[in-house]
Amino acid sequence: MSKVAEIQEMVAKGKTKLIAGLVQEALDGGSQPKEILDAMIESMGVVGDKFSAGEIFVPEMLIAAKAMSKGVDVLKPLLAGDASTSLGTCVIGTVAGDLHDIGKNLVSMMLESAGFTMIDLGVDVPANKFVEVAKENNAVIVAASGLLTTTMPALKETSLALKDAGFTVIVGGAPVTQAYATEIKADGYAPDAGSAVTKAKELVK
Ligand code: B1M
Repeated sequence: MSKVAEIQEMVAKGKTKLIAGLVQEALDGGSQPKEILDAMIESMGVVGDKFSAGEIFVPEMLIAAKAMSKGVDVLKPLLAGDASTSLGTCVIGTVAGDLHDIGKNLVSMMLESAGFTMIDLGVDVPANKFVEVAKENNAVIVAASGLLTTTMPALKETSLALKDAGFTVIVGGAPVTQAYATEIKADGYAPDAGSAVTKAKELVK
């Protein structure tokens, strides 16, 4: 089994103590950081499918997420670029009622490496908190993540509140689509962390 395949399996099994070492071994063996990251993201898909099928439960999902985060920590310096220009402040968070943060953290990391000064509000962030912090910090853009179909209304509330307050908003997360982003008046939508950077840069030009 290749090292990357082994990482994928160990993330799904939630082997948190092994992941950092395995990721380092894969890098030392010549695997690319992006290849390892994509494998871990795929692994979370498998975990989600097993959860949907009733084969695993919330604690297993949580431990797999922890394992992935350990792997991302090793990749972080390699995935993050070295931005030489400042593009302004971006406030980011996962919307109210939603505790998923791996995707949001990846988006935050990529935006930071592109030159944004990031203020990360974490998870379960109410709409008024996004607005308050964006105002306090003169944010050029606000990024809101939502992973649950049940928190899509919170994403809408957040986007509308930020638009009312005059901010530029970008949204994303697995259940979000361009059509939904348009419906909730967000300025931009991105399906993944890489395209979030392209879209955010385009919006603050
Ligand atoms: Co949850 N969960 N979860 N979960 N969880 C999902 C999302 C689910 C699809 C699993 C499933 O059933 N197949 C499902 C949602 C179903 C739905 O809404 N239709 C689900 C559920 C149901 C739940 C609970 C309700 C379970 C329960 O309690 N019964 C519960 C809700 C808790 C809450 O939030 N209130 C719950 C809890 C959890 C854990 C806490 C255990 C854990 C999260 C831990 C953590 O994040 N620290 C967890 C996990 C790990 C998952 C899965 C397995 C993995 C999520 C993940 O990290 N993916 C997930 C299944 C899946 O995703 N296939 C699932 C990897 C990550 C890199 O991808 O976050 O999609 P993602 O980010 C992507 C893009 O979406 C995009 O970029 C990233 C990639 O580059 N993106 C943006 C994200 N944000 C963006 C913002 C942008 C732009 C792009 O601009 C601002």
